[in-house]
Amino acid sequence: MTERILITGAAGGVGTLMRPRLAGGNRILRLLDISEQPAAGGGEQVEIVQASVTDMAAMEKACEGMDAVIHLGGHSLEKPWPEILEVNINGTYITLEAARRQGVKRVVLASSNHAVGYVPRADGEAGDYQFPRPDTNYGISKVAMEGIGSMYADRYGMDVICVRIGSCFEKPKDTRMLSTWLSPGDCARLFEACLSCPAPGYRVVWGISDNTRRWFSLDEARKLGYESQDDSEVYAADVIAQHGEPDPDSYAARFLGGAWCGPGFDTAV
Ligand code: 15L
Repeated sequence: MTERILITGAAGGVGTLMRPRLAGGNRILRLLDISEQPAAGGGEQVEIVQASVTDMAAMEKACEGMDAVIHLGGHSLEKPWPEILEVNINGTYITLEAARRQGVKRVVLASSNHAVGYVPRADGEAGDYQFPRPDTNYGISKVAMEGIGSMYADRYGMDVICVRIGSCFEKPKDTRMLSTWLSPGDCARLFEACLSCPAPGYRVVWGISDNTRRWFSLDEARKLGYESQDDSEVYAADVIAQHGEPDPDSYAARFLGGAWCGPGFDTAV
């Protein structure tokens, strides 16, 4: 049977990495973004939709006939409060409500380490379901995302999995990312586990590769069936040669959210 998956924010950083990795087989990907996207390549089973996650009518239409939604849409960096409120928080509400109205049973939400950014590294490995300590407006929007998802799971019986993504890029870009890296291949494996796990209900899992230097639990992600195949350690010598060992007094060394906890990310000033 053909499986139909809607991906919001499909033209963003993570979405672009996922398009070739999640496509294929008996699956049709409906790729939604406010930006233009490359047309379907030869044999690629994708549908392109240009729309905003804040447009309820467009989102209801986009959710029609879908088996699941992977919600990556929204700002991926810190922004002033009004933009975060509209695009990230309202956009997540609209995505879940549109999915509910269209009878979509499963939604995977791209949460972030910044939902718990102010957790001190000194506390040791960050557990699954770590209590929120957002570091920015963006981090608050991820806490809101987890809350909205929780209500839709409890009230409407939807399966909602919040993935607290570390740093999903082709390679770790700095020393902190040796701990927070989620390889694109592992991200796709984790999303596959989120899509296929029988009756997960509501979950909050870390989206991290099995890095030698990781700061986060993989227990709950593994319960979904995720098996990481990557470790940032293969890049460690190069990254450290380029950026040096982390200063123990830096935000990057002291908090899960790294530099996002510092003054450079204060939108009030
Ligand atoms: C995030 O949530 C951001 O979207 C991404 O741009 C990275 O900065 C990442 O966190 C991180 O903490 O490295």
